Amino acid sequence: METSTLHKTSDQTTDFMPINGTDYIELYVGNSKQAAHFYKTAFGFQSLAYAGLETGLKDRESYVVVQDKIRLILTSPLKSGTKIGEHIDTHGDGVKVVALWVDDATYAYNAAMERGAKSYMEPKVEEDATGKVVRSGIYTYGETVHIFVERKDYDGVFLPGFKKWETPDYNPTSTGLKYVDHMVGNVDWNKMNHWVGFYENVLGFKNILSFDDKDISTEYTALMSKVMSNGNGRIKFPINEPAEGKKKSQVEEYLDFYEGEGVQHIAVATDDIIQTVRDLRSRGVEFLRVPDTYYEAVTDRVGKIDEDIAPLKELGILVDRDDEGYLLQIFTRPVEPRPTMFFEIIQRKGAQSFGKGNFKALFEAIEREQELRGTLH
Ligand code: TYF
Ligand code: FE
Repeated sequence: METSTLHKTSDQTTDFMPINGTDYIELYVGNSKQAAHFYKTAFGFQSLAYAGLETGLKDRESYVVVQDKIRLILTSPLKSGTKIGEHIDTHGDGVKVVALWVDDATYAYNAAMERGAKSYMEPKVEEDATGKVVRSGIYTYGETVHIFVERKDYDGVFLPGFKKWETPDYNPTSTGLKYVDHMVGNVDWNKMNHWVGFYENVLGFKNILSFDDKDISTEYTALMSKVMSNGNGRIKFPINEPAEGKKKSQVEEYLDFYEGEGVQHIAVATDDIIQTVRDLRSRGVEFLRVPDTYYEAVTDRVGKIDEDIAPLKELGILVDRDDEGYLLQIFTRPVEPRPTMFFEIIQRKGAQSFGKGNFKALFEAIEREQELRGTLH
């Protein structure tokens, strides 16, 4: 059975949860100052905002970095015994908050709560001289949360409580990353459909694409995946669940090392993947590689594309086609000590799918990494 058909969701009339886009992503990390430096130096983010001792906080410090529409908050505790510290102790560095930009954060919270969400933060108004922001939050898988951000009456640098973070002596250039294309969650065995139901019922998302373990399996490992999209398609959340294979799948490895469900990868879009990947590599970002033989078959599989194959092969960039166009994508190695979260760089040229034609080569590349780590058994 063909399971991976793309179903368009454009029915705005039934969208009870309008979302404008991803507002920010907050990571809880061991050393926010050094993490911010890493995202600037290696990924080409710029300094944006700071909150910590200098703004009156006593228990934590946050640095905000920005690249086009992508904003990351890097947060660390300033003392022992905090919720943030506990999160880091359990999960290592990882994503705590996927913030969603809405017009009315009180309405969004109430609509989600009525439909069965678990509360993380009741609607809260924060103000400074430039205006006000309303935020509210609900839990999703694991300890991960969604915060609704209403900023239509705000004109400040990031959020009230933050001050501009100025680093006149060090502002590395952008690597061409533009916006968050999708963010993937890894969930427990037999829990994919539970979380699909959560996004459908609580947030009004639709399941636009499904991959079963036959679509996504190699000789050794398997997983299942369903892609959830909000009404206007600006938010896409694939959800992965491990599946039985001869050996431990990457999703299981993630669940073991993250010690629970969480964000597996953040896919960021570029308009020029060859330039972006060249730049990222020169700054020390490490990518997974498929065998060179991948490129012998690529033209037969995807047909004619605008790019030369030589630089794609040199950089290890993958290509896939669907009935709307094609896409180019590549995956980093995990960006923290535990083999948990990583980034995907993606350039879409019409295709709105996720690279099904690359799954086998990609998952075999991940297995080779698992083999090196001694976690493929
Ligand atoms: O987001 C996606 O679906 C693609 C493919 O563990 C993918 O990027 C799926 C699962 C996975 C790694 C990549
Ligand atoms: Fe992806």
